[in-house]
Amino acid sequence: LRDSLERAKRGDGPSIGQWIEFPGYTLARTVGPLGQDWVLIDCEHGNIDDNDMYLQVGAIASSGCSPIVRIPSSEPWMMKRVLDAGAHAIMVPMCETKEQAEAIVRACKYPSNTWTKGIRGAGAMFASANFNQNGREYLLSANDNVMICVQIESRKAVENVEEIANVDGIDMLFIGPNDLASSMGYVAFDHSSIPEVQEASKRILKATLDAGKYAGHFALNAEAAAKRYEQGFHFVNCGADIVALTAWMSNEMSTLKAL
Ligand code: 3PY
Repeated sequence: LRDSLERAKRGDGPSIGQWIEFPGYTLARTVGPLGQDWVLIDCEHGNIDDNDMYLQVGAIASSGCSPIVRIPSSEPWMMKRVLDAGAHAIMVPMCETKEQAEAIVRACKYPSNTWTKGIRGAGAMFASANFNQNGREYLLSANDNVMICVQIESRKAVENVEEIANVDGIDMLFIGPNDLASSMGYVAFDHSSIPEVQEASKRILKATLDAGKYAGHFALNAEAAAKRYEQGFHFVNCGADIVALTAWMSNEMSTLKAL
């Protein structure tokens, strides 16, 4: 994951992902090997429970790309389970203040000399399973390797974005454009044509880059993802399971009906 983000920083192509909201090991096994850098398992809006999250993290990691999990809300116990499952990164929605960002970092870091305020509990079963020395290697490296991404997706978050971006331990800021538009009083899905949302997006991107962090933006197809990459975002999804399935099936059906 980090390599793909560094590639994006160098201008050699975006860190590309897929977004999944359906449950199931089979789905993860199907999407995992398609060639993207990461797959985001959406436990905020998707129909994915804790057990499925565990199955999907393992399936995606073993297919050679990075499993990232978006949790429903900023709860330390949820972060703990996702990290213990072996996610390479965690995405936390609706981060609005520096204090919230600091609390997220504390929950995701094991206590250590560097992260003296870390409170992550040391019981990971699966996260450490593929590491040497009975998981000792994982315990020693997770604080540096597991990435923390917060979503900036409200008017309040935009007001505080410079402070949030500078919180030590936050690796990436990811714009949720639908919620951002919604928090500003617009219809969520109209976000790309609303100047106020696009202005906020520019401010978030600048704050993120100024702080030396990775910038991500939600997208649903290659064209939207490429546009965000050209604007300077490093991390973009180019598809989502629900969109792919419904678009393909309804298109084929309409074609057949029209014959
Ligand atoms: C948003 O667009 O608000 C998101 O969080 C992406 O699903």
